[in-house]
Amino acid sequence: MASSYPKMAVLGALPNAGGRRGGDGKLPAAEWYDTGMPTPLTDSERVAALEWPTQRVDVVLDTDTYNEIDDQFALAYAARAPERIGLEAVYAAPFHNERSTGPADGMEKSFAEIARLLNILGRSDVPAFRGATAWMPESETPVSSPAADDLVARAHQDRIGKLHVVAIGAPTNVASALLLAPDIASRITVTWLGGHARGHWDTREFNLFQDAHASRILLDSGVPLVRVPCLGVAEHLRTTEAELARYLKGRGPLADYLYQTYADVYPDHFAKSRVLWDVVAIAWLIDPGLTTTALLPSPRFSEFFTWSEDPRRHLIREVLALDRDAILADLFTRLR
Ligand SMILES: [Ca+2]
Repeated sequence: MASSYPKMAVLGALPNAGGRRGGDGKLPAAEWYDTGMPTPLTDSERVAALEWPTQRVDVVLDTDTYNEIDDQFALAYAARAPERIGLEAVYAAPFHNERSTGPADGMEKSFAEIARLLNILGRSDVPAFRGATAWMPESETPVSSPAADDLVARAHQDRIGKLHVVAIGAPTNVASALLLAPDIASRITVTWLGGHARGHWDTREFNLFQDAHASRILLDSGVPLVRVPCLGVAEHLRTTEAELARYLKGRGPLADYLYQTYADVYPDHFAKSRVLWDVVAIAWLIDPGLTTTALLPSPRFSEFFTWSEDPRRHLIREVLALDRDAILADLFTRLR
């Protein structure tokens, strides 16, 4: 039969192709998770953890701060929302694009950028930790780092409510912490900006594809997860140099730093805009009216970086839409 259908060999490599076989050739269990990690929560506990938190939340921010210009806005936004966000620590995430020579260099540059921003923000009370210097080598091998160790230790501390982990880069540090101490999945909630919207033709997105093993951990482990898709959702949070010049420039050291970071991206901003992607992950925690969300089965992604949906999977919360004007009004007000 296979010889009659030569394409079956390719289809057979897709997760759950034919309903039975996983992408790694293993037969998946009937359960939704296939990472070998224990089920951390019941379905009802997970759904409860995914409600919008009405109380101020304890937050750690995992950020590839230097890879672009949006993480800086997100970090500043979190630090300037103290009535909603108790910022406990910031973790430097690895990245590799034209602004770094590899994941280790990207992490180190992010660590330096975090220090610059915390200094401008006057937040010497917030510790910063170096993260992973390499991607996860395979699906169940964590990458140790000061950031992953701090996350494990911090998640084990007694506190009222969950520790909220906001990840706005490749999730190597967070996934590694979950592998090092799987029990923390019942003590944290993760908000992750990664992948594209369901229905988009692929999900080959920077945060997701850089460390696909780590991204799969977030989607498969059952940790309470709020996912902010990039194309199709976060991409609507666009601004321009002209807008920032009018509403941020000259409004204090922080506003000036962020304006200049943005302005330096292009020699000429004529008819150009950019997306403040990562800001959406913070906006979700600040005010439930800034985004529209829904509970949906956690998706899988194939080796070709396409979404695959299975209604039997555990639920995650996903951002479906955002109020661009309301988010930028709140952001600009807090940054100046
Ligand atoms: Ca980022």
